[in-house]
Amino acid sequence: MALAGWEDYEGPMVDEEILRLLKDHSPGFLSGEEISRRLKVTRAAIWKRVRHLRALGYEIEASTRTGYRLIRSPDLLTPSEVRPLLRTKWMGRSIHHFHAMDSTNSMAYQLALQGAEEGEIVVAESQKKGRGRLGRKWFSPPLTNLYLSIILRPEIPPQQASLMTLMAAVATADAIHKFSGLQPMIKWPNDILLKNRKVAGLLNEIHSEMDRIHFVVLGIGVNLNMDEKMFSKEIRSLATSLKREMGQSVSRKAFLQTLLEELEIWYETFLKEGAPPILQAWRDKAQIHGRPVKVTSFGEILSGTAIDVDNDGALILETKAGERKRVVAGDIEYKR
Ligand code: BTX
Repeated sequence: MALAGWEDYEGPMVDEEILRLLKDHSPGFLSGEEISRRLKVTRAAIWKRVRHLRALGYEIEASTRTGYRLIRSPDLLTPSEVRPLLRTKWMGRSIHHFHAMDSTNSMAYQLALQGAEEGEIVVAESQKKGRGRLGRKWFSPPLTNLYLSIILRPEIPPQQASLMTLMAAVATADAIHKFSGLQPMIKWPNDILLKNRKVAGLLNEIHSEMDRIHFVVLGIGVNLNMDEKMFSKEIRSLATSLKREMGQSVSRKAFLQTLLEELEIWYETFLKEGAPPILQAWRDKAQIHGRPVKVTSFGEILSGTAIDVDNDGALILETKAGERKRVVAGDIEYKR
C-alpha cells in the first residue's frame, strides 16, 4: 500500500497515471477498485486525486456503481495532455511540467547541469519570475500563454551559440505561421512580431567552456490567449497575442505541439547543413536589409542602416559615415 505522505511528492505522478487509465477507457467507466489495484493506492486516495483533478478543470464523472469516467480535459500542458499530440521524433518526449514556478529557463538550466538529455523540455502554466534579456522581466500570467524551455546539446563552438537564437526565432515564426496563417516578422535579435507588436520572445542561455558548449537552454515565451486588458500599461501598445490577432482563443497544447515540431525540423537542419539555411530563412522573415535603425548595445547608441546578420548572428550596421559596425548584442528600433 502507499507510503505515508506519498501524496506530497507523488500526487502529480498519480494524477498522470489516473488520467492515462481514464483516457485509455474513454468514453467508458473504470472502477475505483481497478484503478486502486493498478496504481497500488487506496480508493480514498484516488477519490482525493480525482477531486484535485476536477479543481484543475478536468470533468470527471464519478458513480459509486461504475467508477470514474473522463468527460473533458482542460487546456493544460501536462505530459498526459501534450504527449498524445506530439509528432516529434525526440524533442519534447520528456516533459517536466509545473503549475507555477520562477522561470522555466532557470529550472531547465539546473536540470541540464544535473545531466538532463537533449530534447527534454520544461513547461509551466505560469512563471513568478519569467525572465527577459538583460535582467528584464517577461510577463507570465497563469493558464493563458506558453512558457517553454528546451535543453539542447549541440556540438558547436560557443561563438556559434547565437545561431541557436536565430534558429529558434525561425522555428517559432514558422510555428506561428503554420498554426494561425498569420505572417510573423522577426526583429533582431530575438523578437517575433505580429503587426509590429511582440507576440513572442526568446531567451537563450548557454553553459560552455572556451571551445565547447555543454548545453543550450532555449527559452521561448509566446503570448497565446492573453487579452489586451491583461497586459500592463507599459507594454499594452507594444505587445499582442495570437488570440488578439486571430480573434479567437487558441489551444495551448496544440500550439506547443506545432512549435516542438518546427524546432525539431530546424534544429536537425542546422546540425546537418550548418548556418546557411538558418540565415536564409531568418533573412526572409526579418527583412532587415536597408532599414534605418537605432541600436542600443552595452549602453552605446548607434544609428545607421541595417545591412545583414553575419554567420555568428551579429548585426551588421552601416553608420552615416559609411563605416561598417558589427553588433553582437543589443536592441534595435526601426526608424521611419
Ligand atoms: P526581452 O528582454 O527582449 O523582452 C523583455 C521586454 O519585453 C520587457 O522589458 C517588456 O517591455 C516586454 N514584455 C514583457 N513581457 C512581455 C510579454 N508577455 N509579451 C510581450 N512583451 C513583453 C524577451 O526578452 C525574452 C523572453 C523570454 C521568455 C521565456 S518564457 C520561458 C523562458 N523562461 C524564462 O524565464 N524566460 C523564457
